[in-house]
Amino acid sequence: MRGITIPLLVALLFAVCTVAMTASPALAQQDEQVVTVTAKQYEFSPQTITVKKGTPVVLELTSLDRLHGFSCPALKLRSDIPPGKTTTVRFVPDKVGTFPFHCDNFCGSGHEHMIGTITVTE
Ligand SMILES: [Cu+2]
Repeated sequence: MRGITIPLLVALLFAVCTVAMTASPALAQQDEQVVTVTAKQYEFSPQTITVKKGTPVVLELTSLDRLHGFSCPALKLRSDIPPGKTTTVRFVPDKVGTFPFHCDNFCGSGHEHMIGTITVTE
């Protein structure tokens, strides 16, 4: 009797641990909202980013041509966007509202039109 129950118990414990270990990273990823943003002379795409207060956000920024910048002062976000690589910006929105962002690396004559907004909803 004993010889059967103990290995069974060990196997069960192992199964529970395996499920717990594999489940947690998956849950962490589900929690994040990944937003892909491309920059080129002279626009961001998308120009409106909608996120949820309290939900972690991952911005994956790429430039299609030259060096741009991503700056959202109200949310204290800022990053260079060099071409040819993906730049990641992570944040957790802690206030509701509409916050403007813009390119802050001079990229040519239409640079001042490189703007957009981050809308944080409840
Ligand atoms: Cu620019």
